[in-house]
Amino acid sequence: MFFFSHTATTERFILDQEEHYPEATGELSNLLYDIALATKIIAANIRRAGLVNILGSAGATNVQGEEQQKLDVFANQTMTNALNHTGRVCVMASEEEERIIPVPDDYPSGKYVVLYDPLDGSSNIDVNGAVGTIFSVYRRVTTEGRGTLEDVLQPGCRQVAAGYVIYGSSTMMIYTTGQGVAGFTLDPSIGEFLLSHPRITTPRVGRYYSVNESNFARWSKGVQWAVRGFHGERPDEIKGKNSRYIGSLVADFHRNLLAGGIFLYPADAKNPRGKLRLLYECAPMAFIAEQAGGSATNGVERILDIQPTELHQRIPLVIGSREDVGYVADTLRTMGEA
Ligand code: FDP
Repeated sequence: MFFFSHTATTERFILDQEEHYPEATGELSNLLYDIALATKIIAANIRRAGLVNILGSAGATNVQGEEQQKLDVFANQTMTNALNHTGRVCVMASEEEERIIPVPDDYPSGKYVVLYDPLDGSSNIDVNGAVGTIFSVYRRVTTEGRGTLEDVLQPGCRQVAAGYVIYGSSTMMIYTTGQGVAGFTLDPSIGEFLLSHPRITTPRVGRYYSVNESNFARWSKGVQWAVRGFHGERPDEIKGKNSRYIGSLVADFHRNLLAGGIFLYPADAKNPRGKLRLLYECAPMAFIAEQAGGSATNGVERILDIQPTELHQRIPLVIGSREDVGYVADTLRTMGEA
C-alpha cells in the first residue's frame, strides 16, 4: 500500500535529481518520461496478451534470424513512436531493426541517441514468463542534422542513462543516470510508476549463478572450470551457489541485482562471439550493474570500455556481484583465456 505523502512518481524523482544539476535543461527527464509512457503501453498489452489472442509469431524473422512475435513488433513500434517526434532524439536503433532508425524528416532532430531492445526474452511470452524492455541513452557526437551510425556506435561508458522495465508479477522500471540505481513499481490502478527502491545496491557476493548449462560441453575449459566452482567443486576458492536461470536476460539480471548473483552468457562452439548484443543488452545492463556496485566483463575487458564496431555486435557477458565476476575473470586469466 502506497501513501501519497511518501510516494515519489518517476516524474517527481527525476525532477528532484535534476535539481542537483542547475545546467540541466529537463530534456533528459522528458526523454525518460517518453520511455516510461511507451513501456506502460507495452505493459498494458502484455497483460492482455492471453486474452486478446495476439500471441504467436508475426510470421517474419528479425535481423538476428529469430522468429518475431507479434508483441515484439508492437513493442518496437511503440518505443519508436514514443521517441521519434519529440525533438529530443537525433537517431534510434532497435534490436529488432537491421539499420539505424532515423527521425522522420518532418520532425526536428535533438541531442540524444536512444537504443532499445523493445521486448527482451521473447521466447518466454508464450509461456507467460517475465520479459522486459531495455534502453540506453547517449548524447550525440555529430554536431548537426540527423543522427548517424557514428552517434550510435559509442562505448557504454558514454551512456547518460540506461534502464529496463520488467513485465513480471508486477511491472518495474529500474534505471540509472549515473547517480546510483533507482527502481519504480507500476501501480496499475493509477497508471504511475512509484518509487519503491530508492537506492539499489547489489551484494558483493551473490547467492545465485545463472547460465544456460545445456551449453556446458560447448564452453571453453576456463568457463567450464569457473562454473564448476559454482557447483561447489572448488571449495577453497569459492563457495557453491544456487542455480537460477529463466532464459530472459531482464528477469535473470533483475533477480540477481536485488538478491545478489552472477549471470553468464559466455561464448560457445555454437555462438563463438557470445549471444547477447553489446548495444541493446550488455552495455545498458553493465551501466546499471556498476552503478549498483557490481561489475560486468566479457572475460577480457570491462563491458563499458568496449568500442562497438557493428550495430548488432554480439559479445560474451559475465555480469553481477563484483566478487563473483572477479572470480570468473581470474579463472579465465589463470587458464590462459583472457
Ligand atoms: P530470447 O532469445 O528469448 O529473446 O537475447 C535474447 C535472450 O532471450 C535473453 O533475454 C536471454 O538471456 C537469452 O537470449 C537466452 O538464451 P538461451 O535460450 O540460449 O539460454
